[in-house]
Amino acid sequence: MMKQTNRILTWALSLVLLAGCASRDENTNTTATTTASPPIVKELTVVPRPQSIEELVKQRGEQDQAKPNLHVVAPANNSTINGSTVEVKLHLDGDLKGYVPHKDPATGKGNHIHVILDNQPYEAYYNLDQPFELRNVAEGKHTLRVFPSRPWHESYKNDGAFQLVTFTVKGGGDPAKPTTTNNGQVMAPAQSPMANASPSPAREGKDVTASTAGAVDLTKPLLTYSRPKGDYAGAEADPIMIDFWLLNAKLQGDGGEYRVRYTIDGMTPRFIDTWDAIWLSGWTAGKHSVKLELIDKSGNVVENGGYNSTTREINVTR
Ligand SMILES: [Cu+2]
Repeated sequence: MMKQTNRILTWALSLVLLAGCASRDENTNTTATTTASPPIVKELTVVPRPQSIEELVKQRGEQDQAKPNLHVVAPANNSTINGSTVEVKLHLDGDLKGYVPHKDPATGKGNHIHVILDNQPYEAYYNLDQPFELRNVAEGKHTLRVFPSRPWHESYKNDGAFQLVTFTVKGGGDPAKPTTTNNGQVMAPAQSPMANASPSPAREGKDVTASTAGAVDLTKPLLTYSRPKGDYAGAEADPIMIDFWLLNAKLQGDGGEYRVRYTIDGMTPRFIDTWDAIWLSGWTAGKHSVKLELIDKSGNVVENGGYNSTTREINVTR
């Protein structure tokens, strides 16, 4: 009995110690690995990009080497929008090599743009001929981040692919009623949440969760969390890709001074030192948290409006 209590105390103490230095010294974390690993997940392994995706890359011809340039037509940077519906209009050019956002009706997949309001999970936007509607947007200041992605959600990482604009909403949505129609001055006709389910004339869009912008400085390093998000099932759940966008930050392995730290289910953090998607194998069924952080050479999170440390919950089913 005494022995048991001692063990628990030691374990609790090592947790406290781990928590104390988790954000500063990766070496300490490495040392503590053996003591603080409740068996929630087994160790995840970094694996190569899956063969199924390598096949897709081949089928896509030159598209994988495209250098898309994305432009935000609306909302204009620093503009004010009256009403809670924000129409996002994008223009794509650059060296596209056949890259066109489009959802294949048969598979429900295709090239698409990741659209991120504030620091919420991204929304997929496929048909750039029609605006994407962010609905029920809360009053206040917001950021919008956009970048092109492949059908398997891996982002294009060339200069010009990523854009960020800031805008302000007046007479915005009611945070207590996340799926209601607009109030205040409405710029576009209100759409029901089911609009997405009906065929073509319906615009793509999303009733968004209430949020406002972080105090982002565009001259500072900025990490944008992209994947993983949402639900993963069957073959898509193993491996699962981690992907992100970096602005003003070169990673150590790319000749810079920054690192990206990822933490799954609060366990021992690990690092990404070159800017590429990584694939992790070994996920158990159930909910998992994924935290991505941009770390400076002293081991601290780079502050930038709170966006450089982002946690998402994903759900894995088998
Ligand atoms: Cu995607």
